[in-house]
Amino acid sequence: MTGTLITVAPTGAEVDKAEVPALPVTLDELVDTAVHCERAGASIIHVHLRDDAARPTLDPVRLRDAVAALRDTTDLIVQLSTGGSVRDEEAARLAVLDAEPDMASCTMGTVNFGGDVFMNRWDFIVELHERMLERAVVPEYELFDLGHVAALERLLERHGLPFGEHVHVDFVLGVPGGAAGDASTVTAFAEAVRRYLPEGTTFSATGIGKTSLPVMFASLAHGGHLRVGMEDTVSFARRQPVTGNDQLVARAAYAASLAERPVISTVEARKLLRMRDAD
Ligand code: KMH
Ligand code: ZN
Repeated sequence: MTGTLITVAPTGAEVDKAEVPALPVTLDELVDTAVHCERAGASIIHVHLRDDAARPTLDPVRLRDAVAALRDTTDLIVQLSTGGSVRDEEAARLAVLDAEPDMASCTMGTVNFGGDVFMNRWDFIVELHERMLERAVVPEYELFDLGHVAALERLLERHGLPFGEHVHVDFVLGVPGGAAGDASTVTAFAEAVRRYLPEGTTFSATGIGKTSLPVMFASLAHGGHLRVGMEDTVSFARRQPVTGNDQLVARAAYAASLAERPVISTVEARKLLRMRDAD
């Protein structure tokens, strides 16, 4: 069994900077958190950007600047979010790929998202999948519900494998409206991956809020990888706010080492995911 790949999702689109001052929202804060998270054991950074008022943005110039700055300062695999916020238009979400990231997210279906709806139409998913293949961008398929595994099986059957021909998915559990964030749900997802997706498919898992720890331990038990970060969790423990993303990455790296699956390097992660610059 391989070591553990850790993705950090430092910012997201939903957490309010006014309520969580440690949330990185400026480019300097993003770079600073990226450097510390790489040192703590992360190999992928899942990026959402904010504007000058700390609101979510898909501004193309900011996206390009962020990709360049992260490449200048770290060896992390830069994964841009094409999910954005629930209010982002499809055209702007597709245009994220113009910033030429190493990876991008691709959510495999529409899901209720608290009181909102995170919309992912089938035709939009197909377009995203095909554009990523054309541009040699490696997708991370985001699965918020068990039906998203079947949707991914259908996508791959009808439209082929992604760039690099390796499939990597991420279970995003505990979203109000999606699948629950607990160990038995991770088991159900891991079994569905083995049953319906190509042999060798790798998965990571993240749990929103207090589901973070059960999901982390269950993913490790199933040979899965981990995603952590303030996009998903802003409490380190009961009544203990997260001090920074690196705190969450360090805990995940420690858990991985206890599971005898220590973190892999960014070089190993590029090979695992068959990235274009893996050799
Ligand atoms: N912010 C959520 C609506 C992704 O990054 O691809 C979508 C999300 C998924 O975070
Ligand atoms: Zn995201």
